[in-house]
Amino acid sequence: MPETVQEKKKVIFSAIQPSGTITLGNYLGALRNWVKLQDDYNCIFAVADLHAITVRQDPKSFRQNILNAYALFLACGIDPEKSPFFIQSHVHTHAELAWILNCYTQFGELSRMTQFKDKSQKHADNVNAGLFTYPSLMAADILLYQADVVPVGVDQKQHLELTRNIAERFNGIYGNTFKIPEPYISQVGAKIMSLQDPAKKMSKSDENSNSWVAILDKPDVIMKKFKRAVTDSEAVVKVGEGKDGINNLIGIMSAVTGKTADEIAIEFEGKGYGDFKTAVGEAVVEEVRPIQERFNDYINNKDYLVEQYHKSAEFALKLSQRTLSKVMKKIGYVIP
Ligand code: ATP
Ligand code: LTN
Repeated sequence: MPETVQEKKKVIFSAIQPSGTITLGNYLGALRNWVKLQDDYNCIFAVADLHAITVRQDPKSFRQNILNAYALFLACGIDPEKSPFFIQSHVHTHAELAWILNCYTQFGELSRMTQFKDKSQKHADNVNAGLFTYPSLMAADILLYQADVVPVGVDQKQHLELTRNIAERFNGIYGNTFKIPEPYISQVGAKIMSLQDPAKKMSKSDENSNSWVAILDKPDVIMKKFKRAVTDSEAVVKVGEGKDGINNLIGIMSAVTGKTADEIAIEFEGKGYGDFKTAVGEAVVEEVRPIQERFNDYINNKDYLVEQYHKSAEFALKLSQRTLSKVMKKIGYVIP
């Protein structure tokens, strides 16, 4: 390609649910990567509040969680001037396209989703239709913006595969309508494990609050959680088989400081797990300290938040309406 012709930047879309606290796993596995991608791609991000009501939410804390998530993302470095960042329920095209895509998604496909199986076990008293059709809404989120790339954690890969299948099916019937998106799974921090049961991923819905670290946890709480982290009896700080707890702590240390696992092993040679856990805790505290400070500024500046999410929603509506209109025309709807 001649040097004068600039390659058009690819489009990235991603979203995160505002259900409860944002954990270190969410930050290292998702958020931090989004921040890094902002310069190289045309990024569009959202707080997926429509998805969040697939499990019951208490209205007061739900509203606060949505705003907290928004402010926290800005604090982590999402810049809405560069990357539109909106609240999903503010952009009505998402629910509309989700309904349409539901009619191009098979019952059998949705039944195979492992997240649906897991969550219907966890919330056995509320296995609602929204929980089942969650992936069609996620497909709508992505396809509305003709996204090329979707950064997600490993756990969302199956939903992305389904999105691709739905898009291909629709394109097969009506001709080229949707871009087929690719997953982007960053290796660093791809899966942070629970501090209490390192065979399980760190998850904000884990009832044992010692198993996760929230980005907004106070320093003494973070230190306490790391000191209580489950390890093994070998007392050697080195990646190894059967050492899930230590492997996870080394992974966190490495993701936070940029040091390799080998460098960490050398640094802590001859030292006990107590020293190492303290060091990991301190490194995490230092990583989140500036984020917490910025979060406090943003959350106390409601006008700024409102201005940003309005502007981003306006932009997202305009862009997504183009895709929705195209879809409706192809299906044969009478355009108003
Ligand atoms: P829940 O407990 O409600 O399932 P969660 O903490 O697992 O929530 P999600 O809202 O499902 O988080 O995920 C938000 C994003 O964070 C996704 O891209 C997901 O892949 C990523 N993510 C979640 N947990 C981890 C983890 N432990 N390690 C790395 N990435 C994670
Ligand atoms: N299902 C995702 C959140 C999500 C999302 C999306 C991610 C909703 N819509 C579109 C990527 C693209 C989750 O629970 N992590």
